[in-house]
Amino acid sequence: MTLKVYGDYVSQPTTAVLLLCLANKIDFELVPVNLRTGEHLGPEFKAINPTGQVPVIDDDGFILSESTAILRYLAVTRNVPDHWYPKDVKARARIDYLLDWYHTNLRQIAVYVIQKELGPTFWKIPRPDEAQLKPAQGKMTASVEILEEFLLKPEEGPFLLGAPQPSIADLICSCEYTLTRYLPQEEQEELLGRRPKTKKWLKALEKTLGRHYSEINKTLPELLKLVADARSSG
Ligand SMILES: N[C@@H](CCC(=O)N[C@@H](CS)C(=O)NCC(=O)O)C(=O)O
Repeated sequence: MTLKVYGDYVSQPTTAVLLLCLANKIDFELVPVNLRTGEHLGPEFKAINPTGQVPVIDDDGFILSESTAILRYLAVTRNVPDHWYPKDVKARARIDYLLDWYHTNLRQIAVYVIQKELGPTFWKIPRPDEAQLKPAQGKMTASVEILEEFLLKPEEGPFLLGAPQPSIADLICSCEYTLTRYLPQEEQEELLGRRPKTKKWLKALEKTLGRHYSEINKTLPELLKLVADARSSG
């Protein structure tokens, strides 16, 4: 049976799973769960994942949620090339470290962008003021700084931790950065303009996986417009 991926293109963890599938020709069917209409909170989806979150996979009756667990599961069961999730114990531990770090640190990009832009646009959550945004903004900035200063080693290789080829950690971390595109232009400049290593890393991924990024981001222009319109109408 074809692998089912329950998700929404607006969800960065979903797009990371789709990227791994596309990059490795893993057959899948995307089962859309519309986060903007609250489909994820209905009984039908909650029967699949009680937390009401995407992504979730159904692999011939085996149901699994949590994007980083899914990425690991697919890498191992589909026997994808080793660089995605190396078999060597220490090399694999370094990828696990990045995946754990992502969840407790870089995921702050989503927290900030949802509070500032996606919440007010899609779920009519009142627009927060600067003081309310400060904690999430501080945590996000600290995380992007760690990635720039410590997790990229371009003198060794273009991908995370200086790897010569991308891993599943590159996929999920880079998808998180896509969210910064919802921010006003000056904030995007502030975040990436002064982080040349991060910019170079994202370019290297785009070069390697360009057409797959285009596929997972196909609804992005429309979503960016909705967010920009909502911002300008206050
Ligand atoms: N830890 C989960 C987080 C997934 C997550 O945050 N999903 C969001 C979309 S990006 C979601 O489904 N949100 C709906 C909700 O929390 O109500 C994972 O990595 O899969």
